[in-house]
Amino acid sequence: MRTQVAIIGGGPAGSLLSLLLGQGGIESVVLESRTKDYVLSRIRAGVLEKPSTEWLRRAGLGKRMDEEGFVHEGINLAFSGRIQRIDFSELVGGYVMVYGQTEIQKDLYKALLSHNDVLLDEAEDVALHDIGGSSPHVTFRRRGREERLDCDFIAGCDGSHGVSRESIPASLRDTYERSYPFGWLGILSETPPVNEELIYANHPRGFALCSMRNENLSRYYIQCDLDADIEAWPDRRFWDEIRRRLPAEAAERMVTGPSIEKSITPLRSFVSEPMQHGRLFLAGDSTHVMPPTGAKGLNMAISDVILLADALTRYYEEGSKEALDNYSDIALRRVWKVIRFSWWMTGLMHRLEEEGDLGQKIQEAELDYVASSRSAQTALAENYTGLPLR
Ligand code: RFL
Ligand code: PHB
Repeated sequence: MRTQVAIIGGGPAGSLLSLLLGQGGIESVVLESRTKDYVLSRIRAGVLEKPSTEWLRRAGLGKRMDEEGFVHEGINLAFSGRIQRIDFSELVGGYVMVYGQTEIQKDLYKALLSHNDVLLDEAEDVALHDIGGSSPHVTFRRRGREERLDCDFIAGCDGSHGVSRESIPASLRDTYERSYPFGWLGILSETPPVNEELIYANHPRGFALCSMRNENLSRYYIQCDLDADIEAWPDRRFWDEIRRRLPAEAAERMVTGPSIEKSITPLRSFVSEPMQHGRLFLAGDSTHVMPPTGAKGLNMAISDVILLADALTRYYEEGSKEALDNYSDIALRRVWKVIRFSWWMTGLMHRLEEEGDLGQKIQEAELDYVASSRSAQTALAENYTGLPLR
């Protein structure tokens, strides 16, 4: 088998890249280790930055997003028993779109499969070869057969546990990592959201987040111990705990119900750089991971792919390798700004045991400052609604 770009991983990064390349007349094959159904059923991100919505629209993926998604022109910060709204529209003319990753993945697969079937799922033992040389190729096993895919370039879009990143010699990579000593316990419930917009809550008992997917589907998270046992968190305990962490006005109107999904996510910041080596280019979670506090992971996967698709298109259309050579440097500037923002928001909103009550008081003072300062709110709004690509 031969293609122009072999894409490892069929999550949002890999499938969007394949779609954009196809629209520019560039052939690609996506190798995904899971089944299509599995990828389509994963429940993950829920918030798109304004630039992400614009790029998705340009890729022809805007129709259902605009019909079924919810534009939010602000978020709410809860602390010290009160709630401060950050008005994106007024501060920076921005917004975010509440539209689940599960839905985006459906739209992506539908668009991909209606063009040509370049998505090979259940590809096992994917291995990258000769990425530093002139004949890169990928080997894998599918339906019991050993396969080989020759290509010009490989795009590593295989998430944080994939094989692409590790194919770059360790001596040529720098990694930066911080694992937080807590996680998020999240539930999905078929209940109306407690608020029209998201509420991020700082509380001495720990962080809480009220999010949503639609008018009758709520997504809630609470900060939990890393070793928390999900069995020890029956729904009633979850609802009691989240209500204790919210200001009374929100807690009192919260509608509770049975959870239809419950999971624990650890929080970490991770960057492996550079994002390219020879003919391999990395995008999305395969090369950086951030704590979910700023809702950035999916958005970063999208912005990496916009840059990479543009660089590959220039190579094939103009014969220029310049944009490809600069891909990592350009992408990393945005990556590090977003890693910083997620780190800042995580540190501001979570109970940090090692900082004790002093840390709690300082967080409350910083939140009070944000609430009183237009410049601080503008900085938050700019980062939350999405920084420019370059
Ligand atoms: P993905 O989505 O992990 O996709 C990688 C794909 O590669 C496949 N794969 C392989 N395929 C072939 N061979 C191998 N060896 C392979 N190894 C892996 C996998 O099966 C998978 O299909 O990475 P991608 O495309 O870079 O997309 C990244 C996003 O999925 C991720 O950043 C977000 O989900 C993070 N995230 C959030 N991001 C946001 O922007 N906003 C949010 O509100 C938000 N909330 C979240 C989140 C992530 C969460 N979890 C569970 C990690 C909330 C949660 C709870
Ligand atoms: C979500 O709805 O899953 C969500 C929203 C905001 C975040 C993280 C996750 O910061």
